[in-house]
Amino acid sequence: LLAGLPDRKPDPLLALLKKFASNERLDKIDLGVGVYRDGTGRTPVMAAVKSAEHHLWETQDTKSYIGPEGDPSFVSLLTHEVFGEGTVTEKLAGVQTPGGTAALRLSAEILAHDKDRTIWIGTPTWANHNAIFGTVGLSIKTYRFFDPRSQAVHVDEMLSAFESAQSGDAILLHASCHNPTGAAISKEAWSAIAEVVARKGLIPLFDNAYQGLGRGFVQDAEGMLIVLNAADEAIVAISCSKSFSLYRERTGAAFVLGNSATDLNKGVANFAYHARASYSMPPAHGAAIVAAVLGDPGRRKLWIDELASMRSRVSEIRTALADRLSIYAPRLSAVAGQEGMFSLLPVTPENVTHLREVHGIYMPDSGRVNLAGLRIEQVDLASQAIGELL
Ligand code: PLP
Ligand code: TYF
Repeated sequence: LLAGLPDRKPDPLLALLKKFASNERLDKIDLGVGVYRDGTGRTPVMAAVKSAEHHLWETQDTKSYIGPEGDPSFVSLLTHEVFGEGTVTEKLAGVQTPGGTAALRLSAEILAHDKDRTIWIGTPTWANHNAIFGTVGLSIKTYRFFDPRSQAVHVDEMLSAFESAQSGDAILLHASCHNPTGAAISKEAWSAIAEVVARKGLIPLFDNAYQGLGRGFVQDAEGMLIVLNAADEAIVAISCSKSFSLYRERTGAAFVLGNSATDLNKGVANFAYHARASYSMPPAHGAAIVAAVLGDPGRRKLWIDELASMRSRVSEIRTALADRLSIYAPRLSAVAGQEGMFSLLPVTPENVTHLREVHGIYMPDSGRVNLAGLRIEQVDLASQAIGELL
């Protein structure tokens, strides 16, 4: 059995965590895994989350099973928070999942029910996308979305890929704060995507893992809503890992958008079927926290304010880094116009090794940097170390 298994490499981002931890250098800088850090380098539990946990400790009176669909009050509160009160919300139904990853996996499973379906994925993307969609047997086609050398977003190549797709094909879109590039697209580009989605009968699958860390919680859903308003059917995978800083609690949700209550029930029943066949039911704690935050006006306000300060810290680092890096490579002024925690720098794997060994700066070979890994006083030093290689 074991000897015949394929060799599997760890996810380079998760492998980097171990490498970083084993370096004893005091001035080391971790720009690797996509976790928010505050100005002191910590990833604190949000005060709104602590308050919700306190409330749960006081009031929770059972740990009995909930079911494969998870907590309906969590799903309902999250629906209204993420999608607002427009017509899209009325066309959605969802289930709670163990993180955004399981939401993507359930989505992949229902897409893969049609063996002829292809999913179109822009490059580069989050490495786990290829693993998730490949594992369920979907055909994957790629198109170039972003070029780190020029820092240009290729909306034209994306649109022409969608033009060549078949009706019923799925297209994977990052709702905001693109991982790994931070590349943002204009309202006009979202409208052009919406137009081709509607005309060709494509199924958008939104990966929404960073809402609130870009321009604002509401603003970060605007592009997605333009497309969902035009789509006949769609899927949305939501992660609460970053927006509520709940990473290890494995909190997320998967939604289907459809045209009738019968269709939506079928979508949810198929999500639940695939949940039962793998993890059975999602863990309760993270979703109970989110429900206790969103369902209480005081905690919700606290969460909105905390998320705003996380966003403004990332954006301050972004502006400072773009400013300094553009001295070495003027095209990197584009970093300022990107959003979320990531940017993809035009460095080689050799550059990445040099940065790690000489300067104690850690990033994956791809050159993706997590801006939240920098304290403001480290921006000059990091920019100089990186800039000299550009
Ligand atoms: N999608 C993207 C683009 C991500 O970066 C992540 C990050 O972890 C996820 C999905 C999955 O998040 P989760 O930890 O909630 O499974
Ligand atoms: O891209 C990131 O860094 C985050 C965290 O297998 C992550 O999405 C990275 C790899 C992985 C799971 C989560």
